[in-house]
Amino acid sequence: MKLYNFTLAPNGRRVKIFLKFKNKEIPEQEINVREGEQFKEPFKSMNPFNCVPFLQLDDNTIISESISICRYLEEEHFPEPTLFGSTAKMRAYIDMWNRRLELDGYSPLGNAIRNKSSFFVNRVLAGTRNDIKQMPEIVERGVQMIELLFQRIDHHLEKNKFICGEQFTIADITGYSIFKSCELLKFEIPKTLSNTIRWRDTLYKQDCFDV
Ligand SMILES: N[C@@H](CCC(=O)N[C@@H](CS)C(=O)NCC(=O)O)C(=O)O
Repeated sequence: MKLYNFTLAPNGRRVKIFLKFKNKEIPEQEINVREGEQFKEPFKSMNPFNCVPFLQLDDNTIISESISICRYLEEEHFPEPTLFGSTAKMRAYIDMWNRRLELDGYSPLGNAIRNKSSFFVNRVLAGTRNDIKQMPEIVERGVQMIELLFQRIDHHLEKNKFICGEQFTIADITGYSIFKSCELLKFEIPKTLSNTIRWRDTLYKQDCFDV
């Protein structure tokens, strides 16, 4: 198998963090998505969504989506230590938190960044080059959504070291990506949300994020 990735891609980093946590390496090939290499062959036929990361299996199956790649790698190759949970209850609980964080935090923030920064003019949607306009309302909505998410999770974090409890999970990798997106947007977590700030500081100390 081979991982197609780009060093500076935040979603690619999620797979790299996963591998670092597992202390594993797999064959990789860099695709420079800033230069548009993903729109050229053979890559555009391999992944019609024109994004990284994606994983090519030995039977040529392509798995894109960073979390799906990590799930496959854990189940098929690197089961321990688990990041997705080892019981039905924990798998569902971790999946729930990861989806909440992605849908209510990471995705809206990603959209906000792509609608704000001049760097993303003509590439507002990942994997496209076109004249879809940047919309300030999407930036505003992203900030509203992250404020609401942080308010909702702060109380939960009072009694939980990580988002799913004592165990570091794939949902914490998504959480870390949320905090890095906040930095890019220059969004400051309100000081009243001390448990959320403590979670961020705990995550920032984990070795696996040094990739
Ligand atoms: N939901 C996908 C998102 C993939 C994605 O947005 N990848 C970005 C890099 S972080 C990309 O390849 N962008 C290419 C482009 O904007 O043209 C995942 O989690 O892997």
